[in-house]
Amino acid sequence: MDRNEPRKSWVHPSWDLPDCATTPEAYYLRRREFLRVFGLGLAASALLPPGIRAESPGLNDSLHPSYKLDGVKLTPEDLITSYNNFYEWGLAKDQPKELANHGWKTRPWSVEIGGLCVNPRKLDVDELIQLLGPIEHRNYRHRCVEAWSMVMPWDGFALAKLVELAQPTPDAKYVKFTSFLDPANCSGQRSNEFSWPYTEGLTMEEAHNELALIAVGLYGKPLRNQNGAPLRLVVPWKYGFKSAKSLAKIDFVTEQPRTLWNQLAPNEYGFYANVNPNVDHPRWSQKSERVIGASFFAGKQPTLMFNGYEKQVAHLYAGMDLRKNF
Ligand SMILES: Nc1nc2c(c(=O)[nH]1)N[C@H]1C(S)=C(S)[C@@H](COP(=O)(O)O)O[C@H]1N2
Ligand SMILES: [Mo]
Repeated sequence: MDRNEPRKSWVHPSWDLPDCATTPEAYYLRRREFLRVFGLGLAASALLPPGIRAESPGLNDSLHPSYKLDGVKLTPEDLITSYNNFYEWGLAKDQPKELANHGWKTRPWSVEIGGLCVNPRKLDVDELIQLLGPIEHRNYRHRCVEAWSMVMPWDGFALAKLVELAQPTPDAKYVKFTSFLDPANCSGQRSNEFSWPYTEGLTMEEAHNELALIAVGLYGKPLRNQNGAPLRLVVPWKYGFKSAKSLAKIDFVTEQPRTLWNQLAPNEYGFYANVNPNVDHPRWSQKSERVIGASFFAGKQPTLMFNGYEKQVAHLYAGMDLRKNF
């Protein structure tokens, strides 16, 4: 959606938590600078489409008081970029920031779109951004299955646009996401016990949902390596592990894809992995969550059904037993 366009009065995009509710003062300024930062900070910037640049001055126009959400604050950038789950770079939260920035190159980067589609192709990530732009800005809740949460300001484009570009054939029922595989440069892929590469999946219907995002930036800057540069999936109504980082391949398939966590512990990490306060993880409750960066007293809050995105996604699971299909 183009933020320079007037809002349609009857529907406010669910993903668009208003900046007024979520944004520390400084971030307003940074957002306005989005393109300048995006543009100057990166060798690849020359390839960014003019549409991205044109969009940035109008960002504050998107604020609308009637969409104010109480009690939602954007997680500070330094926390979002230093408290990470990215097991390719170690199992501790502070390791990815350190280890993913020791010579691991995330540009140039090629992405392969394949499987059951009319337009399979392999292309550079910046070509893809150019094809799918303009970049949208969305503030999303993020809920890890480990019962902590953040609110993150993403920059990216609807996954549906990429699906459109690929034109899946009618027998495509799922989208499979495959992260990078580079054991020569990635210590974790040499030493730890997972079956790399990291894989995830969505149903075709989920992939078409307006909330499903391919993120290429955070806080108005290109994604940091530790957050899944140069592009990653973001599906905010699902536990964080569904949002695969540093994508190398996106395939349209008939069978439900086997995914890394689901294969490893199927009784703990389901394929759907929708955020649900009523379905506990076998080893801990999902009723509440710890807000990263909040004070000790304000730091716990109730988990929301579908992470607060019930209106936008509940219909996808109508009639489904969410305990069975967890
Ligand atoms: N390739 C890959 N993607 C991944 C992970 C991972 O270990 N490897 N961790 C997942 C988990 S558990 C979470 S909570 C989010 C964390 O994203 P963030 O570090 O940007 O907050 O990424 C998800 N995507
Ligand atoms: Mo997670």
